Amino acid sequence: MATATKSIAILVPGDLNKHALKRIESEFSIYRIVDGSASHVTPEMAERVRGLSTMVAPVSAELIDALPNLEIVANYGVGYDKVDAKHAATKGVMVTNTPDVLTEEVADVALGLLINTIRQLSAAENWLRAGKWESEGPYRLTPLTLRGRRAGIFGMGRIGRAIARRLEASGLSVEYHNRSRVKDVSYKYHDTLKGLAESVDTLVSVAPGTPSTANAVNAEILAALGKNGVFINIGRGSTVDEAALATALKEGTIAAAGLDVFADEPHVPQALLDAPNTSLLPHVGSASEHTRRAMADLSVDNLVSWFTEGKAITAVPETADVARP
Ligand code: NAP
Ligand code: 8YV
Repeated sequence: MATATKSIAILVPGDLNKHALKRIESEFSIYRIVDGSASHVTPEMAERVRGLSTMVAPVSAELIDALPNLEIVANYGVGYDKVDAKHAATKGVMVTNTPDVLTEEVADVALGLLINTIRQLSAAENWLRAGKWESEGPYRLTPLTLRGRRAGIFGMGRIGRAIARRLEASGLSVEYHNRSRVKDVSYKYHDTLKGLAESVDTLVSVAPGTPSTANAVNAEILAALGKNGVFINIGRGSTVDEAALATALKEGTIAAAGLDVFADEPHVPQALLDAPNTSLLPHVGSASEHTRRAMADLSVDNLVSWFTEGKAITAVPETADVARP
C-alpha cells in the first residue's frame, strides 16, 4: 500500500493527531505548514500536493485555490465547518469527515455534561477536596434535578439519536427539531426551534455549525426555554448567541447551562466564565485516545482509499458527487 502512495504529497496545515501524522508520514510524502494561510504554500507544494489533512486549521477557498492539483481534503472530525466544502465542490475537490466512529463517545459526554450541570458534581468534588465536607458539612442540596425533565434535541442526527437513547434510559421524555422530520424515530417533532424550546425545559444542541444554524439559540429561544430551563451545547459554539446566553444565565431567564463548545475556541468569553450555574468543558466530546485514534484512522483511510481505490469512504454531502480526476 505505502509504495503505491508514497510519491503522493499530502499537506498538513497546523496541528494534527499524532497517530494520523505517523500514518501519513509512513504512507505518503508530507508537507507541513503552521496554519491554513494560503501564503505558506510554496511553488513546490502547489505543484506536488494532491491531498490535505486538517484537524484545527481552516481550509479556505484561498487555500484550495492555491493548490491546483488538490484532489481531496480529509477533515479530522465529523463537523467540517472550518472547511469551505461548497468551494471545494465547485473545484472538483473531495471533502471527507469522520462520522459514526465518535458518535457514542460524544453522546456519553453530552449526558455527563447534563448531569454535571444539573447536579453540580464538579463543584461537589471541589467541596470535598477543599476539606469542606469535614469542616463545614455536606455539600448543598442541588436546586435542580434531572427528575421529571422534558428534553429537546436540536439536531437529531447520528449523535442526537445516541443522546436521545441515553436520555430515554435516564427517564426523560425526548422531542426534537431538525429541518426535516426523521422517519424512523417516534420522538415528537417540532418544525421550529422555538416550538421545541417552548415545549421542553432541557435543550441539548448538537446541530452542526453552518450559516443556517448561526446564532439559532438566541434570547428568544432561551426565554422560551424558561426559568427552569437547562441548555447544553455539544454541537458548535457558533449556533449560540453567547452574549444572550450569558445574560439569560445572569438574569435567571434560564436556570443553568453546560457547554463543551464555544464560538471562538479556545477563547471562552469572560461573561460565560462569570455566569452562574454553568459547567464549561474545553471541547472534549470525542477526546479519548480510543476515539481520537479511530477518527485518525478514518481520516487517513479516506486518503488511502481515494488514491488507491479511486473513491472516498465518508464524503461530506456537498462533495458526494465529486469523482477522481
Ligand atoms: P449529523 O448526523 O449530520 O446530524 C446533524 C443534524 O442536525 C441533522 O439531523 C440535521 O437535520 C440537523 N440540522 C442541520 N442543520 C439544521 C438546521 N439549520 N436546523 C435544524 N436542524 C439542522 O451530524 P452528527 O454526526 O450527529 O454531528 C453533529 C455535530 O456535532 C457535528 O456537525 C459537530 O459540529 C458536532 N460535534 C461535536 C463534538 C464535540 O466534541 N463537542 C464531537 C463531534 C461532533 P436536517 O438536515 O433535517 O436539518
Ligand atoms: C473534534 C469535533 O474534537 O468531530 C467533531 O466535529 O468537534 C471533535 O470530535 C474536532 O473536530 C477535532 O478538532
